[in-house]
Amino acid sequence: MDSEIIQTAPWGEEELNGLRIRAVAGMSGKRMVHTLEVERMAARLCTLFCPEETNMLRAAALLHDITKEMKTPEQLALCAEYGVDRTRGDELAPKCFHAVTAAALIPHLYPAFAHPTVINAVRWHTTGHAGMTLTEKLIYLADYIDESRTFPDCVTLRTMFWSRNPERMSMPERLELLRAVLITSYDMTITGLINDEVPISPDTILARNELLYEQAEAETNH
Ligand code: DGI
Ligand code: FE
Ligand code: FE
Repeated sequence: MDSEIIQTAPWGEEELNGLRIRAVAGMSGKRMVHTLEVERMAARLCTLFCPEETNMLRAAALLHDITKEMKTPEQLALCAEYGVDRTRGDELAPKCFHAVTAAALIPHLYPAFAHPTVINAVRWHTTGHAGMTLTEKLIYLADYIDESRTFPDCVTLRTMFWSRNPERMSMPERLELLRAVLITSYDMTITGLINDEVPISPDTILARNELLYEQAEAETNH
């Protein structure tokens, strides 16, 4: 990493090494590999978009799925213990619930990493929301396209992003590619959720709408 770049995170390599060991300790092999690959992909994406946020997003990557392997009752118990607001939708869409509980746990279990950039990236990594920040978008994307993912939609999206050679693009071109890739990710996810006949989080829909509005505005300004 470029030593000239001042990291926004108050933690460095040593703290990240400690966090990595702790965060993946109770995970299955598959979840551990995924978590480590999201950290790597998040760092690669930061190099392109915001090198100064690299250590911030490596921490977010390590923490994003810490509650993914808990069953719903266990997650509900965590909500009760830590006073987390939850909605009817959380239980109806259990695959989104882990993002809520992981974000809520960070200040309690990992206070040294309880920075808003980390917490928000973790909170929104599954659904996104309207008006996502760049760092939220990068963790959302890193989670989707990490190199260990073999699901066809993930391979499609990974290829869509890297085959365009974003490292050779200007920043406005990169941001345009990021937006296009995120819209495609939502199209694929929403299609999958409809096929599976499961509820779609309003945040998922609002995130996609916002990206489409931005795309339309960008096209009008061209
Ligand atoms: O935790 P990961 O598997 O690494 O990835 P993730 O947090 O993005 O979760 C992916 C799962 O979440 C996938 O099965 C689709 C599901 N999901 C994403 N958005 C929604 C959703 N499920 C429902 N019911 N509603 C959504 O809006
Ligand atoms: Fe997740
Ligand atoms: Fe994940």
